[in-house]
Amino acid sequence: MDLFQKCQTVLENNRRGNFTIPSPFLYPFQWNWDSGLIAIGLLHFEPENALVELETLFSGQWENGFLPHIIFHNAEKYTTYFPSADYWHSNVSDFAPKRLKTSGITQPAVHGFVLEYILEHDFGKERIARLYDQIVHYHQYLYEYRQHKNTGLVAIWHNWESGMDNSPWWDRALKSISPDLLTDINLRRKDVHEVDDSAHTRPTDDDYKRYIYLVNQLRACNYERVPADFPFQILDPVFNAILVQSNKSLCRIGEKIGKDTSQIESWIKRATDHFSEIHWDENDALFYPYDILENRQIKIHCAGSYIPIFAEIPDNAQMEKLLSHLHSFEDLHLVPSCLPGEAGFEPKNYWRGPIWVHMNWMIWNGLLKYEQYDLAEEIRLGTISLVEQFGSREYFEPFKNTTTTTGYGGKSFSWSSALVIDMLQRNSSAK
Ligand code: 2M8
Repeated sequence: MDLFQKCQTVLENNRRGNFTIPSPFLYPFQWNWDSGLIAIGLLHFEPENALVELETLFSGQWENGFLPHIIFHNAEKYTTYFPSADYWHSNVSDFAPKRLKTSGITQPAVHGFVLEYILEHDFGKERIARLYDQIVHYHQYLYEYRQHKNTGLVAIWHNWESGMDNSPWWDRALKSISPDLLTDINLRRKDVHEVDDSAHTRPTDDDYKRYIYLVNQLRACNYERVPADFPFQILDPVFNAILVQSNKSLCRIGEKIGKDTSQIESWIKRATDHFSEIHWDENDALFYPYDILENRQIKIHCAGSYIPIFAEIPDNAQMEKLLSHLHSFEDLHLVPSCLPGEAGFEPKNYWRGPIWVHMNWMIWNGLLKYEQYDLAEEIRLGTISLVEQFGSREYFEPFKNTTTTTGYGGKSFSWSSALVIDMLQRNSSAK
């Protein structure tokens, strides 16, 4: 079996009717940005299912436009995930769907740019237009509830909303929460039983206590608005860059299908006008998150520092500096989720150092837009080779030339498979 077929088999096995789970046992429901990115892989062998994947995800959209990070299809059947549907208790909000159980936080807004890929295939205008409206509604929610001071940049209220769960970026904000608030976390956690060597590859119990504390606080606000002193309010350059990229796609789609895109254009303008002022640090020449409560940037060098390339946000001078960082990592596979030497770096631990396929996929695509073909190709081939050697794992250790380098976390991982399929089908000059 070649790599394409192996990845296709992973996706087929992870299919549960009209959606795809990220990985068996560890993540047995439908995850938001996973599904968006999975659709990109499905387009290469069963395009109809790519559209269905997004349609199923949006069946969990709330009446106010909010799009949850987990849709708990068949919640009763799968008991290998904590916090469960009942823990989230989404029906504390009147906006939540009545028939489907969901979480009460969101994830990066990949759906707009995914829809542009879907549009390359010949689906009826009606289905595309329906999804388009749902995606615009989700973005309206983000600007209405999450926008920071009319900057066009939106805040996340939980580290899980970034999708980069235990990134060192969130350490300081999370440290303000005392872990003593929940004592029985080790009895409740399921993730640690689903992966090997969880002590070194998954978040700690104290981390989890803080994550759950935030869930409890958000649930107490009916998952609607948070008080001014809410402990986690961060502008994430990854979340915001993805939103800009999706808005750019929505404008192009809107023009094709006859929609008024003026509101979306104004979102893009506002965000791009403020992006560097909030997220760029000229000294370090990197993009960083911004902690609203502390009124300052979080200066840790992570893969996320490069995701704005995907949305063509850096100007030429910024891009040159970002490229000189990227060219300097000789002993590393590109691009580690956190760079060695940074506070909080751990080579095997989840978002604290390992390589993630979908982050590389976004950086690769961004580099192509800036015509950085050689570096793009190095990232494409390097990513494919990690999956070829170690399988469709959730993440991979970043050091080159060590005998211990391998993949970690979930096995038979959907987005790793889907995006490797996309990388296999396109080289780095033909964009
Ligand atoms: C991881 O996050 C979930 C919570 O959403 C978890 O650890 O339980 C993250 O890597 C996230 O980005 C991803 O969407 C999810 C499913 O793959 O797993």
